Amino acid sequence: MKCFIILPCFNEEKNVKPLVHSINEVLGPQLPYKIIAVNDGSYDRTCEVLKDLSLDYPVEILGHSRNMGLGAALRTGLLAAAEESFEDDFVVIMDSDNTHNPKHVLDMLLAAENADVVVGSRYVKGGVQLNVPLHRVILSKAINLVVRKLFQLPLKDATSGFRCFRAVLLKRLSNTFKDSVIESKGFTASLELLLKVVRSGGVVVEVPILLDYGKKGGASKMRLFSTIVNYVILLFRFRKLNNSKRFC
Ligand SMILES: Nc1nc2c(ncn2[C@@H]2O[C@H](COP(=O)(O)OP(=O)(O)O)[C@@H](O)[C@H]2O)c(=O)[nH]1
Ligand SMILES: [Mg+2]
Repeated sequence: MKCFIILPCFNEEKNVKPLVHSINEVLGPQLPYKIIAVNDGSYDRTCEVLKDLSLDYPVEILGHSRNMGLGAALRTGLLAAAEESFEDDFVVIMDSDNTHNPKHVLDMLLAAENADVVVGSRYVKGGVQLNVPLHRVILSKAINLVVRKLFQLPLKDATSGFRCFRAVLLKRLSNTFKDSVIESKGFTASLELLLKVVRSGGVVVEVPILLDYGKKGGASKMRLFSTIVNYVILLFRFRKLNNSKRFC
């Protein structure tokens, strides 16, 4: 059993090195792992930092020659992991801004014994978020409330970007949806993927995580206004599909 970690990277020169070190510290002694870093047209030194890291750690670097957005980066990473993994492997996605602690990957792998997807949740008992700007907390809670009401999902943190997938499920999704496994360009990609998993009959559970925004070097890449608009569009789209039961 192997664990693939997908890191979407856009201008993360300050964060990706300490993150890869701590992934290695946590996972290295426990199980075989491989990092798939998707450098999405960064114009800082992210690419050089990743190349240096790949000399010492199992890091594969994929890339886009220009910035295509978080959704495209996740799609590139997930399709590569679906191709490279065996059915009993696991695939984790997490932010590369060093705010997600890799120690939670071990909890996720345990929980994945009884689920297809494990979401690292800030909002279940034991979950914590520190140093997150108030407007981001409000946005995330509001979207989660709407998602729960619209889709009756038994999930508290459907927008968390820290997830673990069973590779067998990912392979099924990638065969079904191919390049359209993620169609969102930006930050709504995580929710889109989760809704597709649920609609395809996947079992999703949550484990508590600590998200520490104080560990982030540099500013958030999220553009607030366009992200809100994209969430509204995504929710309408999926709601319509829900009503017409056209989804596969
Ligand atoms: N590949 C790619 N990754 C992105 C882009 N924008 C953000 N990211 C990555 O997506 C993750 C989430 O962005 P981040 O700034 O941490 O958002 P926040 O933590 O929600 O404020 C990080 O790993 C970023 O490097 C992008 O345009 N392309
Ligand atoms: Mg982040």
